[in-house]
Amino acid sequence: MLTKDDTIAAIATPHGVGGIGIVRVSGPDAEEICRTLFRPTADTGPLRNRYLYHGDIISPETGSIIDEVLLTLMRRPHSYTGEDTLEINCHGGYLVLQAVLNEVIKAGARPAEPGEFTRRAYLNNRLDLSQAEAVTDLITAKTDRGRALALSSLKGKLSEKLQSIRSGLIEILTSLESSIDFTEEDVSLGPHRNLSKDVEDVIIRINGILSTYKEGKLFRDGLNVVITGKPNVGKSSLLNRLLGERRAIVTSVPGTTRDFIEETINIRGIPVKLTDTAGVRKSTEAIEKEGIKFVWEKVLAADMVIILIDGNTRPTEEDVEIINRNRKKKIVLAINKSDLPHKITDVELTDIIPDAEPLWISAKYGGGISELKERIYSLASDDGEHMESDVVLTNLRHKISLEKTAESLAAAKDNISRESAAELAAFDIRDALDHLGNIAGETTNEDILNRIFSNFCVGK
Ligand SMILES: Nc1nc2c(ncn2[C@@H]2O[C@H](COP(=O)(O)OP(=O)(O)OP(=O)(O)O)[C@@H](O)[C@H]2O)c(=O)[nH]1
Ligand SMILES: [Mg+2]
Repeated sequence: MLTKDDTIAAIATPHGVGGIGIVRVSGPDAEEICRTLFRPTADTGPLRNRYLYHGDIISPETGSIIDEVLLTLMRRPHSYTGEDTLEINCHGGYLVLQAVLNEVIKAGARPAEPGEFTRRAYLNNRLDLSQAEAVTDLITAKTDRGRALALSSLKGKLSEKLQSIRSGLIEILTSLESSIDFTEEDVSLGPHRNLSKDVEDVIIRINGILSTYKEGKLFRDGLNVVITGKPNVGKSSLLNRLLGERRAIVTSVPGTTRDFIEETINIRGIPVKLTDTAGVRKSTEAIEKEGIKFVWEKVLAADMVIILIDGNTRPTEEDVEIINRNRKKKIVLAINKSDLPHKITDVELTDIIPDAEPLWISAKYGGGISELKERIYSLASDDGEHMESDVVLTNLRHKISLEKTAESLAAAKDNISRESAAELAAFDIRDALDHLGNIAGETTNEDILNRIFSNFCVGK
């Protein structure tokens, strides 16, 4: 385990060229490092807390100027990490930043591990663990809605809810424990009945939060949608249309697309990864056969499949095969080339695939495309259930901990109803509190912490 007695440093901005780049330093030596390396333009005496200073970073060995910077010292505990922190705004070139970082390290800091600043913030109770996790979610958010959800977790919305559940459980535990002391005097019956109801209420609240997970996962991780169909139905045209640019080659030659092509679009805040695939047909040609093999792999891994059918030709065996291979999937049945004469009817389609409502579109001219997006959205969100809740569970780790909390509470409820088992019930509630505490990091073990923070970038 890394100690908190040392001082860490890292470049906090992305590699590459930028207007400014930031070197961040945190730990007990931050101020000393600042005194060693920083020469302010105007000598204003001792550095003031949270003031922005202009000056130079100087190499103490050679006396030469490394960069002209703006610098802020934030004394503990009022900093991100809760420790003395130095932020040096340098010119945003990689070599400049590296040179400044080198001096900082020579002056006594060591390079930070990934996520170490946030880990310190967590260890110093500046953030709980779920908030720390929200920091990465915020940084890696793929859509605006994902960003808003991460920010709400970072601001402690989820933590608040969990904290109130926790207080409720502690109250229940206290009553339960006092009732254990009183059992002999036979006053336990009344309180037990209420407690069972209290536990039930907490389970309901937890289930309410759990039910938002699907939505949260959707906005955070997105949706994986594969476009499939026989050759020449307009799959690549559809990809281009949804993307709003010419990404895939479109020709009138069947078998144009060989490899798969993946691009992400945003549908009402959901990051949707679209995969255009090779047209499915019986082929003896090696490259095409490989491409078609990919189709089935992609379809297998998809959350949703768009089956595209050419409305200007009669359905073929290939259409039927594609439909058969997707019976277990969430599908959108889209009939393309609606701008041309229709050679297939909805009734015929319903015969082949009874549980999907055909949607006529024109990839080439844009007809029906907004309806298609709506269809994808509502299918993904199961018709918008919970889609606007204030607290949304986005993290699998949190979901599992909450499920375990609910399981322990169900066991507690059971034991409460069997009056003699109050002690067991108390035990279950302590278990539930442990699982709940995992989310905020109150009861989380070192391995899990290591795993969580290793996913962060260096400098965060
Ligand atoms: N009229 C009309 N033509 C379309 C439409 N969509 C695609 N096409 C035409 O159909 C032909 C095939 O389009 P692609 O997008 O290449 O079809 P694909 O399904 O990707 O074909 P493969 O890659 O060969 O499997 C092209 O000539 C397109 O211009 C449409 O909505 N209306
Ligand atoms: Mg194609």
